[in-house]
Amino acid sequence: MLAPFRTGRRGGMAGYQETLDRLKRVGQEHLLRFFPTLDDKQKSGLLGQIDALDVESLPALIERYVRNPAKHAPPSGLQPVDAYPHDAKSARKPWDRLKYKSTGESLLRAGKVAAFMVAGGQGSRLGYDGPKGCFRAGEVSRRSLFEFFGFGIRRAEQQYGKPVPWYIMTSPQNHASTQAYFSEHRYFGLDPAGIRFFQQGMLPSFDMRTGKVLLARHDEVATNPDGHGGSIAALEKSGAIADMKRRGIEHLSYFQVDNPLVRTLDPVFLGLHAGAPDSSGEMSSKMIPKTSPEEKVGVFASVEKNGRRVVDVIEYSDFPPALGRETNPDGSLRFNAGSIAVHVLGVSFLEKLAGDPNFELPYHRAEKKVPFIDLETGEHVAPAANNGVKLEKFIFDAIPLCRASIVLETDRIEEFAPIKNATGVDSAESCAQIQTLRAARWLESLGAKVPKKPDGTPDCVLEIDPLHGAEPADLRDRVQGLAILPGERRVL
Ligand code: UD2
Repeated sequence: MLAPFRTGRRGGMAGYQETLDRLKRVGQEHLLRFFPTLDDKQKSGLLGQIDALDVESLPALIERYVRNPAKHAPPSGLQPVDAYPHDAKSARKPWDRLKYKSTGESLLRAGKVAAFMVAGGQGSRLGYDGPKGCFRAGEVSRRSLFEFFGFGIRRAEQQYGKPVPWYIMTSPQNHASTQAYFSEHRYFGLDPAGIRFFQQGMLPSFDMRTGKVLLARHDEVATNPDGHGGSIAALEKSGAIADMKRRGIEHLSYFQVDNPLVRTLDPVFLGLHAGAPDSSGEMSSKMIPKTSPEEKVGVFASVEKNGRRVVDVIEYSDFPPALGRETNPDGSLRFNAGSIAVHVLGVSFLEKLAGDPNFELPYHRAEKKVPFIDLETGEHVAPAANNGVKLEKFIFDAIPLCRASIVLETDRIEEFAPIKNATGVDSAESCAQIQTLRAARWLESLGAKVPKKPDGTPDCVLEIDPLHGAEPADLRDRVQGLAILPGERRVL
């Protein structure tokens, strides 16, 4: 007698035979190949995992994205986007920064804004075992990425006098350890009732050649998080959208867990998103001028889609190289708007998408080395070359669905220093360097002295405590007459 199984997705007890029949209908019955060798707990776990997967959708996914993937043809009629320039006095597109800052501050004072962080990715490039947000981002303070965001949100609550709820998307792999970290650090002084964790969906990983779903172990299907685009469905399914409506939240300030310099709650950006004449208040984005055509960031472009001219982001891997290399008469890149994955999302926009049965973001295909169980030998195989396909959705594919979407240019040193790799570009080291450059720039703008090396770079290590300031003026009292000593390491 098999132990009772957990309630299946159809409310009944998804037993072995029923699951086998379902799998046979989609040609994936091999997933139960080792079932007879499993103990009751393993049997229950495997049937429960298969039950939670949308098995019926696999044949179409495999046909379209795994077996013979149509190369991601970029949209037609690509034109550069007309972004709001970082210099609001720019002749190209002048705009009233103070007016929109005031609009954004009113939203924050009215308690209509929440923070939304995506933190479900597998930090494989960093080689760090644990939730990426636990990784150190403070060269001097040793603080983690999570702490940087928590203190930034706390400062906004103090500055605008209203709680800022924080929605955090995790994945099944890091959900429990993320929650444990927040609890151990007493939620960085925030009210735990305002912090809501929810898990994103998982997708099976596929054999690139056969399209078969891979087994990670005899009793476990190989799966991967379904991408930050999965957050829209997850926000709905977890009740987070209903929670936002109960709290009167109208806009989400969206950011990734890997960028400690992001302005978690930027009143200027929020104001433009909500008040600019060319914004529908559905989804807005920040960009930085790219350093090179090859920079690994999505590229904003104005494109023709479904008979409309809309803003779109084309991932660096899909952007036509020749277009990426085109320059303006002054030598700057024609398509220079790099996405830093910083957005504002309207809650009503999310609710509309999540409630639309026809809403479906496209899948993006990545070829990866996916460890698997050899079905003939039963042995675990760690492939030397890419053998698997992982599918995921990207949140920025929702931008073309907006009625009108704005892009705001920001400054790289001010707001973009992600930690993605163990060394080199986008690493803890490059992040620390950029933090020092930003702090030095803030100090010097306030009349403080910063020692310099012969090459002109700061001869010190500086870090700004997010609790102390979100912009230079916030540090004015703290740095009066300050002179940093050569080689000094300091948190401001
Ligand atoms: C992302 C953008 C890139 C640029 C860059 C800026 C994509 C595909 N590319 O590159 O255009 O904006 O960031 O830093 O987004 N995540 C989840 N769940 C998932 C997958 C990812 O929460 O299933 C999170 C992950 O924790 C990370 C972020 O999303 O914080 C992006 O992760 P990525 O590795 O997919 O994208 P990346 O960093 O290569």
